[in-house]
Amino acid sequence: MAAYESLNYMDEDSLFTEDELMVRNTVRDFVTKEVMPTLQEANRKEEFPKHLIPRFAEMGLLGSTIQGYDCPGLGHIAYGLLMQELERADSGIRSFCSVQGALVMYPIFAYGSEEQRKKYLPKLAAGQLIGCFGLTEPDAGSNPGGMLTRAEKVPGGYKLNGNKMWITNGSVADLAIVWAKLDGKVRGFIVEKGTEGFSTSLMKGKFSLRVSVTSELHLQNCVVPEANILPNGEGLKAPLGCLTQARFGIAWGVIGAANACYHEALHYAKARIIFDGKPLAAHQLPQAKLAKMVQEITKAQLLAIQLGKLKESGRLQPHHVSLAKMNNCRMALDVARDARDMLGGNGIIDEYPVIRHLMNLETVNTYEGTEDIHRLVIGQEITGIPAFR
Ligand code: TGC
Ligand code: FAD
Repeated sequence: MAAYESLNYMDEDSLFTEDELMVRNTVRDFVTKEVMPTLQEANRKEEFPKHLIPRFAEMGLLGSTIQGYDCPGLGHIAYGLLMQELERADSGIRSFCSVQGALVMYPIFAYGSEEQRKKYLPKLAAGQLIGCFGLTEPDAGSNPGGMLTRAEKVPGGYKLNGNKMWITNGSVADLAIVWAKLDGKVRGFIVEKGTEGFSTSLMKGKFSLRVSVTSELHLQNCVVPEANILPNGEGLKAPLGCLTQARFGIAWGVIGAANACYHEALHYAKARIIFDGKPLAAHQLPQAKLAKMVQEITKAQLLAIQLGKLKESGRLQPHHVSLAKMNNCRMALDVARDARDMLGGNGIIDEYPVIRHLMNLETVNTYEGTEDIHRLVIGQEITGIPAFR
């Protein structure tokens, strides 16, 4: 099949700087040569290809936008482009990097003390430490404000009790950012692996995001030292601020998954001969599906670019991110479904990446705020009336 190129239907590439395109092309090359060949096997075995972690660090994919602390300090559009390349491979690969950067390094950077930043950020950027983000609970997913996990002040530190569920990288993490209520207010705590009273269990049997590790976290009278509370973030807006960072990356990333599915469908349709000896691509219905994919991917690309411009100019608001996350995830899911259909029987076998992307995108449309939660965020923004409760 022809070498991969992302859609450039409206000359979107002309909206990027040379440096941004260089980041994209370097990560694209890395993904093609080193990530893609591992995926079929990793997906079958439900295993994360952990030998890639040092390479992610060398490529500047962990905490890419953080300035200082041995982090790459990239711009937000360059970051979006690299998320897109990672998700062209697999949403689980993008998840690994976006959890580490947006949900572990960002809260330490934004809400942590200088000592915490110096202690953790360089090692997290180097892939020497892996982190996870524990917000969701069995009975508090879309409504994290309903969390039951509690922190209690004890001499020398804080005692944590509660359970977190669906936590990406949980069982492989060296540290967890755990959100718990202290005196009724949500606070973030750094819980290191090996702390007494802290344990994890692997969630097996996922049909989606199989190359990503998903776990439960258990905190039973787990005492963390005083130095492990994030001192500068209080209230639900602290974890929600991290979600805004991660959702930004997802809004870009899923365009990569959609591009991969479109690319596969286009080349398959040109090669596959049907009924009359002509290729599938010579018929009107398949052309309509391909045209729709181009239409929707192009709109999503332009939306992501504007999102990046808003972020780079400091004007980005959470409701902007909600619109882009919601639109682009749904777009990618629809493109993947049409691509799967166009591949016929071959659309359900893992020799082709389309079914893996389709299954993954079901998760991506759900985590980091479900499609309907983002619809309600937009509803609240335009009417001024919250309709969650
Ligand atoms: P609400 O009263 O609206 O807000 C509480 C405070 O937070 C502020 N805020 C935000 N701040 C920053 N970013 C955002 N996105 C924010 N959304 C709200 C808000 O202004 C307020 O501030 P203040 O100063 O008044 O205190 O809170 P609510 O309880 O009504 O909830 C609103 C809702 C439903 C939108 C929110 O809870 C929500 O976003 N729910 C979805 C939960 C979610 O997305 N969970 C994701 C868990 S992590 C994950 O899935 C990782 S996947 C792995 C990967 O990324 O690869
Ligand atoms: P629910 O909140 O129970 O939602 C079920 C349905 O109800 C959805 O359709 C939803 O849209 C709808 N709904 C909910 N509330 C309303 C409402 N008010 N009005 C109308 N409809 C509503 N979490 C973390 O903290 N860290 C992680 O690293 C992490 N990684 C994840 C990895 C995977 C593979 C998955 C699947 C999830 C992960 N999550 C993580 C959790 C994820 O964020 C939650 O699954 C998600 O927020 C939805 O919560 P829930 O599963 O409890 O669904």
